[in-house]
Amino acid sequence: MKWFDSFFEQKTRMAAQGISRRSALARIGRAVVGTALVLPILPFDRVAREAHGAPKDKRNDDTACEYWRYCALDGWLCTCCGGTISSCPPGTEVSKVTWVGTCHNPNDGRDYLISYNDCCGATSCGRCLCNFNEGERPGYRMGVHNDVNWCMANGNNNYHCTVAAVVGTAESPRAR
Ligand code: ABN
Repeated sequence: MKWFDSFFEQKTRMAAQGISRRSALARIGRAVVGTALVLPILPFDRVAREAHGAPKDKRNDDTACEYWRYCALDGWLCTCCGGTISSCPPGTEVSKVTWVGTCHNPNDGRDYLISYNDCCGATSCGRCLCNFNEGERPGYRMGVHNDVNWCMANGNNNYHCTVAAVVGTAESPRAR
């Protein structure tokens, strides 16, 4: 390894004679500043971040149980079953009776009265089963009880899925 040591010793001495300490520092400084300026403008992959890190806000995704309108919904989501947030899938009909809940909309900070209608006339959809029970009450208060087949008053009682339509805002009672 002697040749290795003497090779690098010779190279270091040559460099020391050719480059002053000041110019060596200047070169290092230029390299550091150049890196700091160039790195932020290099392209980087935002898709990977979306896929791995930043989660989608499920409170605004009507196919997720955490969607804000589903705070008192117990059933299969019609948005996963060929329907929309407020209309039944083709081939089914909306229940004649319903239950209601009050859900907080995180987008405007207001509370809304939500009507949960079952869609009737086809067998269980089987996709996106959700069960949130905010403000839900036992069966003796039927209008706010969600664990019931609300297709009971329709011609065909088969339950398929549930929609969540906004009825109006739920303003707090005025002080007297
Ligand atoms: N309202 C949804 C539902 C239907 C059948 C049974 C339980 C709950």
